[in-house]
Amino acid sequence: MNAFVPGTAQGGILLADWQVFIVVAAIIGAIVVALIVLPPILWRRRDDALPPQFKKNTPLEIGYTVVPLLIVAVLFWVTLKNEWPVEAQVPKPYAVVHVTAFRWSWRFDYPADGVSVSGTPQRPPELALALGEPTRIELVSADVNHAFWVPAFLFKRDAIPGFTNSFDLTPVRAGVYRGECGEFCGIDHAGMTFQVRVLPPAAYRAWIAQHKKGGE
Ligand SMILES: [Cu+2]
Repeated sequence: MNAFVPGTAQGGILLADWQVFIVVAAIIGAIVVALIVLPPILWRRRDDALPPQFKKNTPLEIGYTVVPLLIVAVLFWVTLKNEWPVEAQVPKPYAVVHVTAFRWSWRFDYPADGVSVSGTPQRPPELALALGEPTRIELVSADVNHAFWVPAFLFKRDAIPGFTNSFDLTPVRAGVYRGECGEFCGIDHAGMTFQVRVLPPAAYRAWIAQHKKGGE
């Protein structure tokens, strides 16, 4: 089985974040299961005598308060440290795409190039991105809440009417990726698919030129 490689630089950071959480959760899970399973086996009493009775154990109580707090603080820090670069935006993106979600498809506008691609559930639209270059996405909705979701990028962001969500995507692998609406928005929600085509910059320019002529 090949290891999963996210399609964008931002997705790679999110994967690293997720891996830290999985490892920490696995260790904590193993400790909890061991504490549940082992005592009845190792220290099972075979008489009716009560075990030693005590009212408090200060070091233990401090320990089980401080240790979880430390774990949460460290995970919080790891998350912040990873999500800052994901949210970071370059001063000069290679391209800017206005993405509009509507019932029930997507429109991708490239204002600098005069290109506009719009889809329907029957004819999902295509979003082209240049390989290795940061593209700024300006995401809005024309009607209700939707969400721009590309599973291979490990990235989902809400499309909210009246509010622009802005983020950068920097693809690291050429290819075609599936995108869909990640927020239930009505009867044809499942038809709100699109595809993302990541092309080397020269092929990307050719795609732009081809779509400028009105072909979609
Ligand atoms: Cu939707």
